[in-house]
Amino acid sequence: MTARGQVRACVGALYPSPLLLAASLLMAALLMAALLMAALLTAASVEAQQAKPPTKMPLPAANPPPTRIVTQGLGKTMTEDLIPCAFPEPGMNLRKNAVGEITAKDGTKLTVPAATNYATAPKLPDLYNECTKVMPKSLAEVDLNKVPIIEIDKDGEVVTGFLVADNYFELYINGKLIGVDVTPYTPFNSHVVRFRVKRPYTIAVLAQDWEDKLGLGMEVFQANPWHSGDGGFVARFSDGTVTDSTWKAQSFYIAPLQHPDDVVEYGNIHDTSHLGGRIHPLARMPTCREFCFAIHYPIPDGWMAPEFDDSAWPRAFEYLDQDVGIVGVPAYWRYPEAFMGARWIWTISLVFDNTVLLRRIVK
Ligand SMILES: [Ca+2]
Ligand SMILES: [Ca+2]
Repeated sequence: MTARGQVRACVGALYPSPLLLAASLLMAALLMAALLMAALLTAASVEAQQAKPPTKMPLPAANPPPTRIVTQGLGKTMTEDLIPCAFPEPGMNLRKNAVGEITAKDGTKLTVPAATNYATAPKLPDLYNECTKVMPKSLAEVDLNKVPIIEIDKDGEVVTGFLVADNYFELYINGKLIGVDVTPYTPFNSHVVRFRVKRPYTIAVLAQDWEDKLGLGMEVFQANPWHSGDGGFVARFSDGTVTDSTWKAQSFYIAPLQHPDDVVEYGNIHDTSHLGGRIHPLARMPTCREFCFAIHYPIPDGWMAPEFDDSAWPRAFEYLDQDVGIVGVPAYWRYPEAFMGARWIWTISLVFDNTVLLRRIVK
């Protein structure tokens, strides 16, 4: 190669031909496009990975589907006081046991807080009752032999039970109403019961969180006349049966609600847990007062019968004494051995669920 040829070759390397330049630009553009595509794909896959998980596990639809009865506002008082306290004392936690009636949006007439058998049913024997002055200092002072035995089965065994409700309960054994709580509301009281029964047998309980604001599930509490009260039920039986999450529990009256949609039917659970929790300090209280809503569900016929199919009902939820706010209340607190091993039970919400049906088959 001549010297001039060497120079041309060098220049050729430094300044590529127009054809070579176009090819390089095309390659660069293709590379940029590929990088952009890769970036977009990566972003999409990250987004797919970060997609919000479902907030609820899928559950089968309730069967039968729930039938809501919606009410709004206060009911009309029909009975001022089912049982005035015989011995009222200053400082007692005394409330009137009022009953009312409310007409739902669909025209259904409902008794609030619940249609009960209080007027006609036998009242259970007192364990502790300030209004009858039955207030033994300890369980040792209680003569259980004086508690009458209710006969379900002639050849059965005698079972003794201790029961407390916040606030009212009706007790069925094998579908038979054997007695009701003598104090529908307050002061807090407790009962003892004895019955003769053969296994298997079925315990069914209507449990009611009573109320001052009839139809709204609210009460006067300290300075707040629109306080959302709460419920709870605890029982222990001498055959070893105790209230716990093996019981079934379904809610039939839910209030106070800012809006009926606050109750989400989640399978067979009437769910209000998105309102901030199951117990008072966590639950988000509505501000609707006399404009609040309530939801009722029709109580199925024969719900207390042994043959009633409760398989679709949710299991009971367990609560602590502190959750129920019963710490130090003598009707319960004074007799720890009577309730040993039993748990307070209710549905998913102590606050919003007011009428609760409970069932347990003792095998
Ligand atoms: Ca009571
Ligand atoms: Ca209550």
